[in-house]
Amino acid sequence: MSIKASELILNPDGSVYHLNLKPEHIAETIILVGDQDRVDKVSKHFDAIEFKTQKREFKTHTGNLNGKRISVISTGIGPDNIDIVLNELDALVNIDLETRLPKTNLTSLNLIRIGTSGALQASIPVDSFVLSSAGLDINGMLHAYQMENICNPDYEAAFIKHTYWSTNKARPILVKNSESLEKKLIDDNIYKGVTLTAGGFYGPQGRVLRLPLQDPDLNTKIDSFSFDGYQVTNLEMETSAIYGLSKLLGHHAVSLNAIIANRATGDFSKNPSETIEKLITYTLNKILA
Ligand code: R1P
Repeated sequence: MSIKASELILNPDGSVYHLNLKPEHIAETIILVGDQDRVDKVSKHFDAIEFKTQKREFKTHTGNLNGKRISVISTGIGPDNIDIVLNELDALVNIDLETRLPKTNLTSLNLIRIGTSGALQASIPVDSFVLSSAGLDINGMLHAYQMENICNPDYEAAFIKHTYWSTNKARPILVKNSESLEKKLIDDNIYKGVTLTAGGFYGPQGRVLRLPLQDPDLNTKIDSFSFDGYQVTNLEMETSAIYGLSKLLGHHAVSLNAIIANRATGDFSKNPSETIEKLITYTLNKILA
């Protein structure tokens, strides 16, 4: 049965609804960034840019670097946007947009996030990089899908017990990265850990401005939690959603974050742009290696 127009929405030119892209516009290696201004910071390294578009916060540049075709796409902020980006990217490669039928031969994209994040432990300083071995989802978006085969119930149960996780909140889900992409992107001088993905920047990540928190001790409890060698190292808003949907849809994903804040020491990077630029260069060199 073909997918209805209300479910897979296409623009008048045939491009997918939010990303404004047609299948020929994207490479199989895609860098995902949060900030749309970061797209230019990546694509300025390309030898040539063949395609550019933007709709809302979703900006895409596709080009070549040393003979490799790469796309860079901004996702904006948060797991809700990742639901849009991952489903529409998958539709571009794995659904025939003319017949509106899923393809028989599926394509696996390589999805690499270059993000920014706050570290939990004082031992992970600002301006360092963290590669996420897994994403710990606490925002709940993934619960809309059948997650049974890709979650890690033992880890999740231990986390729930350790933190006295409120039953009023979404059940945490741990999703691992693509081992093959991790091997390609890892290096001795970057940190590895579990990245907690929240559905907000303030309360959901334990920041207090004027509103009291449901659990003011949550970050301290998360900081002291470790299970099966997996320690939660940093907080941001996209990684677990990228990992979860990639695993469900059959894509490879890895997330790299520049640590621009340290929640234990209260430090913030003195030059976040320079740190992000270094992570971009690091990532492009690893992709090409
Ligand atoms: C919050 O300021 C945003 O920054 C982080 C968070 O995950 C959130 O998206 O990542 P990006 O810099 O990649 O957007």
